[in-house]
Amino acid sequence: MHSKSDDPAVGGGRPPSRFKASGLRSRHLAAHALIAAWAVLALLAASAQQTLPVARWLAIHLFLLGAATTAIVVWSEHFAVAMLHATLPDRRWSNARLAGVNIGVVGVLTGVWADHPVLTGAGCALLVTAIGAHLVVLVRMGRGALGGRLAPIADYYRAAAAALIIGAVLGWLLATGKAGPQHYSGLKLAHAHVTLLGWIGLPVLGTLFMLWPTVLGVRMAERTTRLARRVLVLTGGGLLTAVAGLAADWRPAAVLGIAGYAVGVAVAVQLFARTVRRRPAISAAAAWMLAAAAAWLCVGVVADLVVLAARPLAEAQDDIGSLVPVLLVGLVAQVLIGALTYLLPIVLAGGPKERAALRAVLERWWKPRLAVLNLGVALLALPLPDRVATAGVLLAGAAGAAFLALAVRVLLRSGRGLLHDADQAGAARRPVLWGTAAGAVLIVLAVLVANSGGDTDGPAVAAGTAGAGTGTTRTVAVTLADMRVRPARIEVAAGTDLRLKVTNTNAQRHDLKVEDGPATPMLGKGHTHVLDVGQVTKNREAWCTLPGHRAAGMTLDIVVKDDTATDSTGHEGHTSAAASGAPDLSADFSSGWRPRTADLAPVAGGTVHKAELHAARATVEVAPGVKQQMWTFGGTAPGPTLHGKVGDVFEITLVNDDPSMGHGIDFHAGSLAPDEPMRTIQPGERLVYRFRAEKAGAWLYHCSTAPMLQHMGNGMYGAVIIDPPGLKKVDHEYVLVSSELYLGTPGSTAQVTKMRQDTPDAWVFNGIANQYTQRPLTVKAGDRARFWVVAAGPSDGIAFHIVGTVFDTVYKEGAYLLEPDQAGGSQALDLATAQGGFVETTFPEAGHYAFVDHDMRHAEAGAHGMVEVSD
Ligand SMILES: [Cu+2]
Repeated sequence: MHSKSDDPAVGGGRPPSRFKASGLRSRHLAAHALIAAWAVLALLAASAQQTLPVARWLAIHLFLLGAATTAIVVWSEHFAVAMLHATLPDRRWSNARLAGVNIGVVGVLTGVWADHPVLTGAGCALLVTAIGAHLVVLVRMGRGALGGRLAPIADYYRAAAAALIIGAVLGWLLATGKAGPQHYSGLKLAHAHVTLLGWIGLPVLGTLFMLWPTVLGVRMAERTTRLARRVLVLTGGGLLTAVAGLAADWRPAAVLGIAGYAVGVAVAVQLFARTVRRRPAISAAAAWMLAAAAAWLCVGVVADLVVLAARPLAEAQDDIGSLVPVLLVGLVAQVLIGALTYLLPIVLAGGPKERAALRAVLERWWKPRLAVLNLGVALLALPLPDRVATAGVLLAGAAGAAFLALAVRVLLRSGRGLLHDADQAGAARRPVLWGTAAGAVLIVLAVLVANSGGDTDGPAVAAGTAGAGTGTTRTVAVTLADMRVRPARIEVAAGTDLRLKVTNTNAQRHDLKVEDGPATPMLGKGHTHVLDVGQVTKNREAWCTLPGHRAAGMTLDIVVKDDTATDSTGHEGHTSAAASGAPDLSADFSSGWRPRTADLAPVAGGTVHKAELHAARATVEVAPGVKQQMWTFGGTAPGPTLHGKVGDVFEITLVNDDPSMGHGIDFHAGSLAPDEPMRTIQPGERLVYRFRAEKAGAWLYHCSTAPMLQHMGNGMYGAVIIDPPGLKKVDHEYVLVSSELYLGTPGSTAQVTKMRQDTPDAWVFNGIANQYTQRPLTVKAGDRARFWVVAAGPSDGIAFHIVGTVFDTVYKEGAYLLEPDQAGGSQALDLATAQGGFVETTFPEAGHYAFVDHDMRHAEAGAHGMVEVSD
């Protein structure tokens, strides 16, 4: 069943008749129509680059993940059969795998486009599954097959499939932001290398061992088999080392690995050079294009090696990113064009005459096309002004489009010929063709929709911003770096004309797009673009549109300060939880949220209490549905309550886990020279703070690092309770630390301004607004309860009152003001900032007893709780 002329290595020869007989011809026709459709879409996306920030990603992935992947899956299977002298795999399964790959790619592209991580994940999973199946088929084909001189080349296809699986998983991590900002650049480099040099580079290299002599029309060199094995060890092993090194941020491994890859390429190219003989090639056009492609692979790998060796990985990213279009067009597009120029006539033609005719069509004007394409790549590769690079893209695009037009003509002609045949393979072909058509239509629609929404340049004023303005114009400097937008929150008065002066200070490229509004172009390092947001009348969000960057945290909230305006227009259901100023206290806490316990734990045994406190950032739900980053002692604000008796020693180890700033600690309950124990320690450092609690009281502890207003205002405080001697046992003992709550990015100008002006977003007990209103403390009628209260501020004191009760015991700042045997009663415990004490009361009957800060501004803005009394 396998005739000698099937082996492409033999070259020339009669057209393999089985293409026609087995329906393979129609299958190849469908597959190539699919490749052409992907390539057309990639060209469309590339032409939209100036107007559409995500278009660059899309153009690259439409071409590599769509066109190149389809070509590699089809051809690697075909060549593996030929080179291993294996039997053909079941066509229906081959079609299913190809359909799986293409549907997976559509899922990935649409998922990233629409910012829909679940769809992206599903697309990646389908792609990995289909490629995994492809790998299994390639491996099983090798067993039981006769094998041949070229059998080692099938290993290139197997290695490539493994590379795509790794690349897809890395890509998924990046696109969904799961990699985290600190690993982003390393993983992105690893992703680009494993897909470009692995999934694309390895099969190209492997195929050239066979295709190059075939196209030239010469016999293959004797040592090809041996060299092919050696080159795979060098390139594949090198790539694996490099990718591991990049992912782990370890540059020496990356440099070593790429050096190995480069040596492998050099060995292969040297073999190809020696294969050239002085006689006309079978297809001079194909030969020249393959040679030029191999030359660009060499250029790309050497440039990559130089960049990796010379620069830290974080800075290398931009340089290597600019290599991608060079490899994309110079290597991948050119190899595709060269290989198809030779191969399409072989697989599509029904006889030698037709084959010659088809080849003549595909080779039309090949010399000017070759020159224009490579001139375009050269302009892209050289460090020339942006306008020249754009000209390069246009030249290369024109050459690519010219070939596509010729290929489509050949495909159509061949398709018509196929219809004339009494075509028994038609049924098998239909699903593939339908899938092709559906995929192409979907993507064209997506491109059109996205382009129509791309009103990105000029002083575009966003929709819905009409209305009387305040007439003020504000310009805010915004920087993009380290996967963050700084500041992350901008507050403006309603009606302000807002301009953002956006600067990228990163080596990595970023942009900034305002919701329903304008976007900057992609900004390289140090580039600035002024974005005219227009009149701001409602809360808006802005983000970097590069895939995965928004998910990794590159977002900016533009918040309208005027509360009445937001309330009256009913915009409180806006997407950004922390955006609308004062939190909605009647809203629900997120599911799974738990109140902080108010119970005071009994004094632990012994007279020395040891504890470790970690200064660390944590994101906490501070009001119903409002999450806020807090600076904490031990992950909660307030930090843990320490409890002891007079004379006890506390040995506290402070550990600074905050990666970006120093912190310290100050315990009011002890007396000592502040110099050493209260010093600021830097990230990663620790100090031991030992004090003896000589006096009873409810004491404050807090961060001792300047500016203390910010450190305390962001949550770095807690309570130390030292029982007075002879303190009686009661039924319930609670601790309530009162404080102000400031929303917004910790340390941002907007937040610090609110702190300075003492205009918090809420007042809270134990760090969370209204938590005990929604989850009341529960006691029984007749129970006696003690409420320890510490006013942590940073600026406001408290007038603590429990509705429906009278206090018979008041202990404030170390002394009893009132005891049960006295005639008088107390209604409020007043504490200035940093003071503490306790009150006691009994709950006479079942009911709901609210406890509040009787400063009603505070009570109504979150300093409110409930004691639910049952019989
Ligand atoms: Cu601090």
